[in-house]
Parts: sequence; structure tokens; C-alpha cells
Amino acid sequence: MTACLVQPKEPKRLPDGTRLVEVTAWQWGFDPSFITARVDETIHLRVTSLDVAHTLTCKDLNIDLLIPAKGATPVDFEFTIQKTGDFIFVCDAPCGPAKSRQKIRLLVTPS
Ligand SMILES: [Cu+2]
Repeated sequence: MTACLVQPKEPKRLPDGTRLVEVTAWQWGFDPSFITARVDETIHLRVTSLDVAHTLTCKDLNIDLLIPAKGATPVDFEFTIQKTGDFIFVCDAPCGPAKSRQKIRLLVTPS
């Protein structure tokens, strides 16, 4: 038997077991910029800006969150993905010239 030396990082979870993904937004990026999920998995996003107002927008998943500027309460949003696919979240706010760099890729694989 071969030992696996790299343990996958355990996802953070809310008390009810829902997976929590904490996202920070700034000019111009999101962290994390890549998220994987399974079909039928529920994800709870908690999004905070480190500077100005942004959005976290995915037209394919009908998600459009306004992320207020630094200092505001984080934005919480929960969703369940019902299809496989490769989805891109962008920032749709007028937050500056390089906002096209601000993206999150969400890869959803079969459950
Ligand atoms: Cu932005």
C-alpha cells in the first residue's frame, strides 16, 4: 500500500455542516480564484472586500452579489449547484481598469 503524503485540506464548515468558502475581493482579484464542488453540494459564500465595492457575478448560475467596500459586514450567500460545468464569476462593478482580471473559476464535477 502506498502512503499518501499530501492530505487534502479539509473544507471549513458551518455548524450545520454546510461547506463555507470565505472569499476576499480586491482591485483586482478574488481569493480563492479556483473552487471545486460536486453536483448537489451546497456552498455558503462569505465575501469581504479589502478595498472598494465589487460584485461577485455569475450569469450562468444567476448569481449577482454586491460586495460593499472595506469595513462592511461580509456578504453571505448560499447556493446549491445542480449541474456539472465550468463556471466563471466576474466582478461587474466599475472598480477600475483591470477588473477583467478579477475572476473565480468554479469547477463542478459529478457527485
Ligand atoms: Cu471589482
